[in-house]
Amino acid sequence: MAIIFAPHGAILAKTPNDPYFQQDLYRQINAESAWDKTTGSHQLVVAVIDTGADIFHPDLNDNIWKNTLEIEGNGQDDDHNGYADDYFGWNFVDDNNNVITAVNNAGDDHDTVSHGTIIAGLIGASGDNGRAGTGINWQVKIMPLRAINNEGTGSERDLVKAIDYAIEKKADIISMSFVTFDYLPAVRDALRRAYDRGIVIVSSAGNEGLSEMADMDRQAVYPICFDQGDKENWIIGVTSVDKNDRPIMAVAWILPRPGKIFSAPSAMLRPTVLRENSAVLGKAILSPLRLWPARRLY
Ligand SMILES: [Ca+2]
Ligand SMILES: [Ca+2]
Ligand SMILES: [Ca+2]
Repeated sequence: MAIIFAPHGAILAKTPNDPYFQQDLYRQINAESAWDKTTGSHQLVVAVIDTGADIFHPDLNDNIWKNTLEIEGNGQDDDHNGYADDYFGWNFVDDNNNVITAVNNAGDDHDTVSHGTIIAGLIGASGDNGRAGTGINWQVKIMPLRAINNEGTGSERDLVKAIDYAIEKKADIISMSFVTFDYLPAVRDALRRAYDRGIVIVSSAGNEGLSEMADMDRQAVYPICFDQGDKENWIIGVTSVDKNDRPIMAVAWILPRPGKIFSAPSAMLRPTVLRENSAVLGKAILSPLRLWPARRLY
């Protein structure tokens, strides 16, 4: 056993032992110094509205939320919330309790289908367990709500149901890593209901570059802009920077707005839970990287 003395004034930051831990990336958002204070909690419930999640992935399984009011697999709606056997969340796309995203179906776009699992891993892949990657939270409860289908689209109806589910089940945070150009009033109202119940709302700024999203004041995208014009910034937006903290999307104009938009590095982001080091870039999957500070604000 080695005894390590820190140089005068240095801080020994907590570093996880997971093989895919990306130290440079996480250091950019000061994750390690945050982890010196906390590495998350199984009391914190994050509803992830996305394509679903591989809840039995070995690096995710410990951090998946369970509906303890529901008896699993008896075909009954034990907690009388309208969803039978919703033990791990709900699949609003297919209207069943299977939230596991199938990544190998013929014709499915792999990146789209695995999106929810990647998001879940960034939020809460088990940290310091010597396997796969490291989530921002080493311990957390992820509530997978499938409202985005395998083509990457979702209906207003399903999104509203998913948000109301998160409210009913007392999620602390709702994470949405998707964008639409359509103003969906029912989704806006549902998110406002969630916010008024104390839920932190986090949304990404999307993947698009200059041509499509040069100025959100002129071309609003949602959910991130649902609070546009409101006195409160009640939706926390997240955009993307490179390793030198320079915006890699054409959204530099929004960065000077304190409290409105956070940024997180994504250019070299690798999915934390995938075994291969596939070079999936993570522009839309960066909102989880700011969940911990979001909780701090809350
Ligand atoms: Ca139920
Ligand atoms: Ca049941
Ligand atoms: Ca791990």
